[in-house]
Amino acid sequence: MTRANLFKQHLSQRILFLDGAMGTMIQSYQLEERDYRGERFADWPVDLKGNNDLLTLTQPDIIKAIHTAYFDAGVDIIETNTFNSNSIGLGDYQMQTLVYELNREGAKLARQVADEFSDKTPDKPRFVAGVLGPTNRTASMSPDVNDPGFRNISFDELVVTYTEATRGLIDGGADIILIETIFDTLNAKAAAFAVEEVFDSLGFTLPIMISGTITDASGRTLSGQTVGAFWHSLKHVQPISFGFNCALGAKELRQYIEELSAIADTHVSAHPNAGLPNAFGGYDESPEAMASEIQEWVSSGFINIIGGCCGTSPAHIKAIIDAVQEQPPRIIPTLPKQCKLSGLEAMTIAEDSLFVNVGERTNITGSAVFKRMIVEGDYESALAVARQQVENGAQIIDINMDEGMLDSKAAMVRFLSLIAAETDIARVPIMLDSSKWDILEAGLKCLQGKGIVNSISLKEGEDSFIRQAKLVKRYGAAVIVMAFDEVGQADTQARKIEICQRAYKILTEHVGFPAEDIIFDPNIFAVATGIDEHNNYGVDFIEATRIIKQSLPHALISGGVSNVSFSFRGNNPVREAIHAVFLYHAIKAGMSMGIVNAGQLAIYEDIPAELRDAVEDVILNRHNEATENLLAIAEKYRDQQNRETKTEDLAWRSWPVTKRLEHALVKGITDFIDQDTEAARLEAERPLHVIEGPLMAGMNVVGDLFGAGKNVFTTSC
Ligand code: THG
Repeated sequence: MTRANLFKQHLSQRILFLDGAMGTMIQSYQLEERDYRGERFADWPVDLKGNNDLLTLTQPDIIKAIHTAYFDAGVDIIETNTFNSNSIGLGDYQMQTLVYELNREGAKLARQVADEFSDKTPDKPRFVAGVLGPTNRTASMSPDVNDPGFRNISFDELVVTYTEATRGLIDGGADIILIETIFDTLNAKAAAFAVEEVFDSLGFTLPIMISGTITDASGRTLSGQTVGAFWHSLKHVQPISFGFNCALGAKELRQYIEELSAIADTHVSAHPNAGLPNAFGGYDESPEAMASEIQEWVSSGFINIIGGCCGTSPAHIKAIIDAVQEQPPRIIPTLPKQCKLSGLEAMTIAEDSLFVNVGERTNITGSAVFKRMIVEGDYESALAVARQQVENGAQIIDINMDEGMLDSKAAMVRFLSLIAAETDIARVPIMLDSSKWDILEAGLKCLQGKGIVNSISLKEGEDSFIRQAKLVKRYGAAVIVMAFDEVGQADTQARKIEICQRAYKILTEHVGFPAEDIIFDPNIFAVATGIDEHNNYGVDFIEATRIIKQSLPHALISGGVSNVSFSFRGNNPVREAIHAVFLYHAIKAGMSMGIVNAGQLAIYEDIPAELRDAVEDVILNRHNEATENLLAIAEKYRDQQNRETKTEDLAWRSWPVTKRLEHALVKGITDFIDQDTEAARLEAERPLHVIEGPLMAGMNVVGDLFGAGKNVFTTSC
């Protein structure tokens, strides 16, 4: 049996124990600059003290002694001393060229010690988890407060260094790859992407463990995700375990482990700190206190793998092992297959979910206003469009930058990077809309959440369809598949069904794409165009939807709803009525989501009976005069209240000025900033008080929302 399989076998039978802190142990040796340097780096041009991973090369006996101490305490798994062994962490010491070597040697050292112990107790095999740390940069957050769209690290750069690191870990003999202390999920997605690419190139896989970090009492990661959103974003990796480590002690971490334990259908791991840091940044929760907390977790059935992070020592780990080793592991729950998406928050589309609105307005090809903003570089206003969609009820926003006169890829990346900094927009999942694969791929590299690719199809044949589908899965997104094949776009019921069934088979059987992440779009075309061939388009979509839904388990159906009413452009009341009637029937047939103008959806029952009947005749193609009849009455309704834009909710303008400033800061609304700041200045004794008072208060709220500025993970614990 391979060690990876042996690991899985033991994991299915008992709780496995992970080691404790490496950094804390290294500190106890009180090493000096020359100890770090050793002979090989005696003349290195920069200071090396603190470069703990380098000790693998210069003080291997110390690292081995630490591994040994944890095995003596009884652990099953030790972590390699490679937390910072990536080009970013090592870059601080001008040691980027050592990435591969440090990972390989780190794994080798751990392997040696693990094998010594395994040989002594063959019934208790010991495992090596090859550690990929988070780096000290964030791919989905800007380090520059003046430019929230700026990034100092890209997905691609992370993939390059994680690829090298993974190769080293595997060549050195790691049994497991552990992606840990994740505070920005996009970094972790890049790590997972790299690991899977390396597995592909080697022709085998190893189990992947994933462990994130909840930064503080906000219950979110540094980059703003909730527990559920974090899980949804990385579920595609099918990790052998998923959990949390660092930042919090066991007491504070408990609720998040409990939450995860209920939603993750994989093993759950935790390696908390020895309490919260004291005034000197040290950790002083006793082994007994920590063990008793963990014992309660285990009794509650939350845990499959347990260890320690900052401040934990072999004594802590031994106390935990003594307390819980006789207890059974958590049982992995069996959960229904559901499309699970995320922005900063989690979203699940269940079988019985209400219809999901995808906001269409952030689309250059679908909105002249939005197009002008982007072409003119007015991203502030473009963000306001996105925000308005969410405020008006869009649960996902569709973003399209396809425009010949523009660098569409750059516009997509810029807009997504800016959105990532707006918590009230970024909380919802993103749908990347483009007819060009390279734009979709550039977008995927900006999403820390689990979004939707809109779209792929069989238009250019199976090879490119399969290649793109595999990549969508690897980037961790759901996908819209258009009913389009080598012959053309499906316009009849039969063709729609045929193409979707073929695509489903390829995706589920060949690509291994989760059925619940497939969203079919059987093409919504305009009706009442005056061309007879178009008269049955509504019926074709609705009936195809019914059969696709019945015959392709777990797949969802979506469509661009506003397309159906194109022939009534300029007459919004009639367009809204058409959308409402269309959706009324399509939803009953199984359509679960649609791209719509959020905030401009009419209710079926509210439509005047005469208009509704005329529209229904058209949508359901009930008789030959349907189009004529609708055209005849349409003019009557044109001048009804134009509901194009729902009036903005300005209730907050009546709040006290400090509250207004806070609201504007949190929401990123700049419209009133001059006037409100001036009002605050007039109320204040001194202008400085405006900054120290309301502006700082507002920034604190923003800071709390993001947990910003707490970038404390530059070294391992
Ligand atoms: N399927 C999938 N994706 C899609 C579509 C689809 N993406 C694009 C489109 N179709 C859905 N989005 C829109 C957006 C706007 C309009 C229609 C569909 C629209 N715009 C008005 C018009 O053109 O008259 C407003 C114009 C303006 O404001 O300037 O109707 O089918 N998968």
